[in-house]
Amino acid sequence: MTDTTAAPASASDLTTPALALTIAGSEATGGAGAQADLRTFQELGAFGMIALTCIVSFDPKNNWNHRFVPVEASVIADQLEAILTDYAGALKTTKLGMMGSPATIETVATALKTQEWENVVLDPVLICKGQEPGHALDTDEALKAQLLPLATFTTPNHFEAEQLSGISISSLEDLKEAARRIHDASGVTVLAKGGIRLEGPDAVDVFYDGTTLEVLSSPKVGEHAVSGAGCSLAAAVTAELAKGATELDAAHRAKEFVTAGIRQRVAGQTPFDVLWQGGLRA
Ligand code: PXL
Repeated sequence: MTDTTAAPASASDLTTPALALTIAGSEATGGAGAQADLRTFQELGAFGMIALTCIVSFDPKNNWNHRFVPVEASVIADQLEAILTDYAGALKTTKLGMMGSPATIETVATALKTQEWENVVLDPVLICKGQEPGHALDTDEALKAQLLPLATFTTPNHFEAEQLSGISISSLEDLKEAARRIHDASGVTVLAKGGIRLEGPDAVDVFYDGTTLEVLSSPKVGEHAVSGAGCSLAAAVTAELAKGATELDAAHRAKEFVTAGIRQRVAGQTPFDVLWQGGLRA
């Protein structure tokens, strides 16, 4: 029989790890999405929780395209109710990953507004293969209208930074301008990722919080995008913020984490490799 009489440990008895929630989709092969987020949280010493928004299964019979199934809105709301009630007063940091539909965005925004947050890190996953473009356009609008105003930090990739800023980006100067525009329109701290999309030997990202504009640079590791890099970068920022780092320090540590993870990437049968979150262990 299970002993149900043992009193739960009170918070004062324990050294509690930093708490971090990801509201994200499952990507079954484990390269991206909630799996990458949870591994990143664990690797960086944060206790992670997941509220699942959708399930993505790549289709090996069809070019590894995305098969996408949303989680029902009421089930997303239930997960968030359980998590936010369990850790009421203690959970102050969350990451928002793939939402996939305006209905999901609505549900997530409503739940987020039920409490105060110190850090809401929005990875604006806009268009994923396997979604109809029209559908994705609605999602873009809902994301800008409903989630960006709740965010404190955002990590757009090249394409997402173009969508959010309204400018096309082909140089570091453009990336800086995009980061400024996104910040000025939303008040959110921006880490805009050039990744492998900008020419040159280095992968450059631009951090801008309204005061400090800093270029984070590391040598490119190959010329191919690695799956899970965006999710892991935002998750690493989230874990570091949950542990109390400043936004700029969190950005620097996240960049190191991702660069090391790309060096130690994992290859399977998909046409892209995936980042390994254990890269800094070596
Ligand atoms: O990398 C973006 C991303 C995020 N979340 C989920 C995904 C993907 C890309 O495949 O499947 C669930």
